[in-house]
Amino acid sequence: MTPHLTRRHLLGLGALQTAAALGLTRIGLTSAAAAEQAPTTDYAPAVVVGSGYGAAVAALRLGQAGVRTVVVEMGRLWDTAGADGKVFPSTGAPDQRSMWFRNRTEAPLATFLWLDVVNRDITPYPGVLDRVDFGDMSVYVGRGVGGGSLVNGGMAPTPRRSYFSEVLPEVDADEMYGTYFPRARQMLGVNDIDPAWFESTEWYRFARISRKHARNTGLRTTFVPNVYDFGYMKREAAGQVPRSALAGEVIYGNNHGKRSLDKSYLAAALGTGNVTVETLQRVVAVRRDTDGRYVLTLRGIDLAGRVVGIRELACNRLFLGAGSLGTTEILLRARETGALPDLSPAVGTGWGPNGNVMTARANHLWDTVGARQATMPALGIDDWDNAANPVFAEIAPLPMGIEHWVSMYLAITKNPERGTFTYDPATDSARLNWHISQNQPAVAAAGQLFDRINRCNVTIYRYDLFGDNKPFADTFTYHPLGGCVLGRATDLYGRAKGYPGLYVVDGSLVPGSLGVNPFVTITALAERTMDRILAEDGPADRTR
Ligand code: FAE
Repeated sequence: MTPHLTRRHLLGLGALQTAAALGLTRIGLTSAAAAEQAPTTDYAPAVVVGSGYGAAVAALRLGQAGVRTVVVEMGRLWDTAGADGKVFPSTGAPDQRSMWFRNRTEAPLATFLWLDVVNRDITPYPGVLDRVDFGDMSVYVGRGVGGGSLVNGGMAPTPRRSYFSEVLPEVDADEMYGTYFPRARQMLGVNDIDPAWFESTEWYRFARISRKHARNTGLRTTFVPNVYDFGYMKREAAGQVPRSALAGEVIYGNNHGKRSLDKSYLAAALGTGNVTVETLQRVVAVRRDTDGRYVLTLRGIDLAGRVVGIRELACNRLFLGAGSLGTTEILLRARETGALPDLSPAVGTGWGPNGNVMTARANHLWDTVGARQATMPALGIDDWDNAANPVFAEIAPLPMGIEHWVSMYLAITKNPERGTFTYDPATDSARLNWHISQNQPAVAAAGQLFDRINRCNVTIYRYDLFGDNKPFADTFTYHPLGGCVLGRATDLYGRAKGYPGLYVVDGSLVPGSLGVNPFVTITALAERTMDRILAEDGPADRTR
């Protein structure tokens, strides 16, 4: 499904490009240069924190409703080419643009053949991928205008209706599946791979081999839709356009082909003329003033990470879209420091890694996976209906430019364990309480599935990829979910309990597990929230 590019989209895209070309940190439609020079505002009717999925939906719907809205994002705008002529570096040759203020990259795959050949030394810089470490659990997140959409694999499945209703029983599933999921898919530009091309192209040989082994085991596979433009990918394969998914680009950004949020929701939001995006601005505190307005403290940095300003920004309506980690930290800090003391005790609870576990198998010499692999996964092993051991395992590429006989997977399991966050006053940050043993249910579930596959195909696990000779990567996630769960920390539409005008719109609403990759659901829930709030909660600019 191709997103419909309206005139407003195009206006917004133009504003993004101008801002990028001029190196601006404030992006709006009123001539980008003028927006940058306008006096720094200290008030906006609505402020949106972050620019990932939930935030982008909020910004667009507020802008369309005529509400002047400021979006504040701690990362930079990714829209201008570096010295190499590219916006993003490739996974194989990462540079400073790859990671958020690191001296060395920290790719999910630690080693290959136990060799430290994957990671590279880099200069600290506000790069696009961050890994937030909490002892036994590390969380990968995107940084920049577009949040996770800049770095993710684009997989855009809709959850099984039965499991969605199990996870969020109080949300009207008819409405979600009839209105909001279709709307989210359309707006995000979700599309399907051409099955005939999938069967014939060398770029998905790795997936076909994994499918063969799944079928030998009696397992079902399913195509997974994506927001990467599969039509563009076909043209890449034909040599007609510059390569991105076929050139190893994904976790450090895609230079082409991917419909990230800056090309969909955020462009449309800017195009309304009511939305301004401010970059390299981190929200470090929020309080409420005597007029009932929310006042944010923002810390601005430059590209070297130096603090260049601290200021306050007030608003009537505050929409938190800083992701599961970001939003939970902002609210937890506010509650624990006494700034917003009446926030629900449920803030900081109900967090989970969506049962994520990665694993890899070694194939027989005759089962080659191909030196050429598209970076966008397109197929999954779907054993979610196996009540005894539900697993949905996406068949992940490992594009190293050589034949390596490795089949890799990201398994999503139904791990019931949940983590909680506590506020640490010494570091002024949220700490996740999660013990490695809490991922055992996920490892056991993935193990049951892949033991079966290995037995049927007489293959073994790979032990050289994830460190410590481990066949399962159980210490990181790509899918942080929860922390401010819908119906617990908020009402059923993301309104923070105890604080009118304060809303949560991102992945922190989802209680730790979804059974599939989460961004379509986060987008659809945000659409549902914005419909309700704009209809029920009155005008945002009631005090000014
Ligand atoms: P998110 O997209 O994380 O955006 C939050 C934004 O807020 C970020 O831009 C932050 O920089 C910003 N922020 C945070 N704190 C602050 C602050 N204090 N002040 C200002 N700004 C702040 O939130 N999901 C899928 O569905 N399919 C996939 O194929 C997939 N692959 C993934 C691959 C990778 C490598 C990663 C990291 C994630 C992947 N995900 C995938 C997960 C997906 O990207 C994630 O669920 C969504 O991005 C979460 O959306 P949110 O709106 O919650």
